[in-house]
Amino acid sequence: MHVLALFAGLAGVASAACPYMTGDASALERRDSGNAASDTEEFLSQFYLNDKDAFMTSDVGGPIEDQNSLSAGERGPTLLEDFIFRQKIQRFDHERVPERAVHARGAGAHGVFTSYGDWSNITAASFLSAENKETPMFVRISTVAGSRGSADTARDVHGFATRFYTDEGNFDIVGNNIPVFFIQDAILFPDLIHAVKPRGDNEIPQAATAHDSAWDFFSQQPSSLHTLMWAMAGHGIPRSVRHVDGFGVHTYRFVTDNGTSKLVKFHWKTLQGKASLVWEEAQQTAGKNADFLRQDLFDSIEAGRYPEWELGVQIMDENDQLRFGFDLLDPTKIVPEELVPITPIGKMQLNRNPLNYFAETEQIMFQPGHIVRGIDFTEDPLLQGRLFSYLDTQLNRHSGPNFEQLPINRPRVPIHNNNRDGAGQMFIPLNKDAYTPNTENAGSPKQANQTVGNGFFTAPSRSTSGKLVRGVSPTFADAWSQPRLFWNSLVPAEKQFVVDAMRFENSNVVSQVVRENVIIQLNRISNDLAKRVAEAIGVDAPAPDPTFYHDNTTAHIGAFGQKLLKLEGLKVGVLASVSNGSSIEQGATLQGLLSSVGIDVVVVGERMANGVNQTYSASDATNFDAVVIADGAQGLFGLSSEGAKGASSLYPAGRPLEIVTDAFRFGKAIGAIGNGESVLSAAKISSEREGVFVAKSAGDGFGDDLKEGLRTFKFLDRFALDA
Ligand code: HDE
Repeated sequence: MHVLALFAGLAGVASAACPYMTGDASALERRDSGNAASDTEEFLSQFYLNDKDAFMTSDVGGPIEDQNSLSAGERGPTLLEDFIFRQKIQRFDHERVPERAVHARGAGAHGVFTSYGDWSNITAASFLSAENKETPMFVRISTVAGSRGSADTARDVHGFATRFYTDEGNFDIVGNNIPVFFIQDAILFPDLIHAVKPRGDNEIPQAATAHDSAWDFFSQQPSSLHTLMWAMAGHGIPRSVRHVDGFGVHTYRFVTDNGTSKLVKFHWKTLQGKASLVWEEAQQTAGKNADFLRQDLFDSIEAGRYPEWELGVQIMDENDQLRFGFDLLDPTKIVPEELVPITPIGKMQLNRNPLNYFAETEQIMFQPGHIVRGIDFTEDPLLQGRLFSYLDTQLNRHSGPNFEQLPINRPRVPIHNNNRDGAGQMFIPLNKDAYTPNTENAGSPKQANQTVGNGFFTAPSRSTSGKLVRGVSPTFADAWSQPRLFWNSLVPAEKQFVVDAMRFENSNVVSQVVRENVIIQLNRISNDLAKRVAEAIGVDAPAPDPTFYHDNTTAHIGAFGQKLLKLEGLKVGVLASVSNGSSIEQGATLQGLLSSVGIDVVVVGERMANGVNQTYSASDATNFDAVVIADGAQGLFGLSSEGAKGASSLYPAGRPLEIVTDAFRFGKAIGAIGNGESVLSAAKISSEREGVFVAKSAGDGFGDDLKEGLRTFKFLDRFALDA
């Protein structure tokens, strides 16, 4: 059945305008509509430890010296009584906590959320109750499979975990940069992760799915195909975390004060625009700079280039659950934007780096169960399982139940309850009667609910009944129509990237049975896709298996082919020569032309010198989003020298030319100034090609060309398509 054929008829179900914007006055009255919570730094600063102009102390405060241990004579044994030695070494021995079981590698930042309006007629959530209301945030963006020290540019789904410190408690949307997930039932999560993580015997490969167990699982578990398609496309290897969208994945509920509920899907749309690497570029980057993504985020924020995302919701009625031909409780499905447009409700800006990685980014503990009044769960079985897992895993990571008291986890509102004691209790509870109901403490802490005390409440419309079953709902059965929708919606170059990725991954799969199973599944998505992958991995080309084939497409799916919205933090490498001063000056001129839009120019020379930012020894095409050959540097490329010395042993032979040829084949904008153009023919690059800009001097026109080239970001005609 072509369930997606329904889509065309349903387009326009919800209006793109904002029908939910006005709120009721009583809801407004009871809330503070000011920017009450934009005090994140002030709140955290009470925990800052500053060692400036201070003597060293032990952990209990007495001044000490700790450079030598106490021994019995200069050549004698260390004494057990040396409390300074014991404490220093013990603290070192216990510095690590277990890394996250998944999403171990990540980068975080503080920010602020600003509501676009008063949304109280769709949700009672206080942080959405007034226009311009601000709420402090912390965000952590991660890869999934790799361990804490793995390379940032491994191909993977990326975690997009967001925490709102609202004035009614913490709310987390613990999402990903891909809108769907591999499995439908949380009970399969250990199987998925065991299959994707390194082998049990030799712990190989690190941070990669290019191995037998991963593809064995994917091909036996077709629910994984949709997410897999997204991960194999550009979404698995973003240019930076600033250039990814985020998704809540599950359907949630918005609930108003009077208990009316709607189903919602959360979307974080990047306001930088989407940009991705290509695979070989990502691999090369992994070797050259394993910190590529975290560095980009950190540097951007340090430079005051604050990345922003718009939060939007697709809003659906409670009785829409099965309306679109799939089940809204199924986390392997998107709701195409043609069916239900996204209503933008606010904006997030990341504007402050953590001051201490461990205390903030490592210790933040997100949970889908961090929920506030006005938002509610759905019966999505993946979400239901996550509600247990995230709470449970924190005990393993922090050896006790008081992790919510850590500064980065603390809500910005007071805590009152009867939970007590446990390792690391940080409060001194004054209420000696930790039970409810009580008369001893005049009934406090009192119970809050829908009508009293602004309490959290479950959407009144929710109900459930039925026989107990261990099985998947038949409404979750179609695993192939949406992967096909994804495939149909890609531009040809990105289809090629998906094919190439599958060829790469499955070339690393040893088992012929697994490779054949992969092709069976791909063939249910598309015969074209299956045949192209099969040809490379030694499997016979299959005949079409058309049960789920259709020609529908949807917008906003790909990671390529849309112009960037901002150019901030992109890097242009200017290939110059120290022995030709004018070539270095062209770098400074370009910086002048490009800095107004936040582009950084990196002048590359044979050695560090005045005006040179980096050497050829430490540069390659992966360092830059565009490359310019300066006039006067052409001698370095083995061409006739005009003031520049020829090749030098200060860097690997051929490196300057390699930067140009790699930049070209990675799809980047290339510029050549004056005689620098001669390098293009040495690199076999026609100046007629798209994204290749030639100019007599580094003037305004050239600067504009480069900006336009960077906006395009990847010139897709550079990538050969299968015939
Ligand atoms: Fe997670 N996931 N997950 N996950 N997940 C964790 O929680 C889990 C799933 C996601 O930056 C763990 O605190 C189960 C979907 C992010 O700190 C763990 C299931 C989505 C992060 C866990 C899922 C995610 C995690 C590991 C199947 C997108 C990193 C450490 C039901 C909507 C958060 C931790 C951060 C982390 C379990 C599926 C996103 C083990 C059981 C679907 C972004 O609890």
